Amino acid sequence: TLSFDESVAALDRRFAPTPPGQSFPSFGPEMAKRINAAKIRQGQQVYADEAARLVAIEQKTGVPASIMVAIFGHETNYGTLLGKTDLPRALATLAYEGRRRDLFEGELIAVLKMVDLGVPRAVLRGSYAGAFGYPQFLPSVYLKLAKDGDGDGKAEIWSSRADAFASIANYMVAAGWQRGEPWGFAVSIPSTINPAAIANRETVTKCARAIERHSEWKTLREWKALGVVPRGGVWPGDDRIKASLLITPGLDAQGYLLTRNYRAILDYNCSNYYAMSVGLLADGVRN
Ligand SMILES: [Ca+2]
Repeated sequence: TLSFDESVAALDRRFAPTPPGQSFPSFGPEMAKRINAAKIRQGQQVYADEAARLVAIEQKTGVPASIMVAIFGHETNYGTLLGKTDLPRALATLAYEGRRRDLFEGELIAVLKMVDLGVPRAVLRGSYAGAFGYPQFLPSVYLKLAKDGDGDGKAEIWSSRADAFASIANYMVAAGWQRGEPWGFAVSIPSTINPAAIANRETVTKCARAIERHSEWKTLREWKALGVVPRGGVWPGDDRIKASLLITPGLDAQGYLLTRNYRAILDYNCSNYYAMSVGLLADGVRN
């Protein structure tokens, strides 16, 4: 049976979006909250434990193992924080009362389809807003993109790391991940660059509040000609790769050049803090 969950409704009200036009605070405190040495070490351990499976998925999809591990790390602290809210009840509550009733009506129907497909109700537990399992998918995303990674024919993203990694990679491919391109890299920016002259003029319909902070797209060759220099001194191989510039106050680099793969991470979760922390954790896990 389903009944109204007042705690879910209260959380939904508390996380109402902030009004537009607020200034962009420093990245420093947010990154310090999200990444530390222990989190990187744990990620390296997960990478080592699951290396064979991760490499196989990477070869098939082009999504780096380190990116899969970093998303697993950020979403559920490597599978240790899954959320305990009963999903059908939470989604029924949000479909009945809330800021985004249309969205949650669809998610309620999707979670009922999962039950219909034989997913036991006992595993349908997650965040108050309906995200569940190691990758914190919404039920509609699960139905569309979840994959079996360990060969038993079932996509059990709440108990199988292999299934979670295969599903995360499948999500990234669907979001436009480009094999062989980095997510982004740290750069120094010459004082001759005028931010207003390289402002982003594209019409963004999705994830606008994060993307409006990025510059326009230019090829790496064009950035090079403008005097931008990678912090490590080395440009990634192909100088036709397109990237946009994000200025990152509070980080040790002045800015980052971000590729289409960064946009795929933003598709997973529309926040520059989120996407930067996935990229930086992935770099830490790989090194
Ligand atoms: Ca499986």
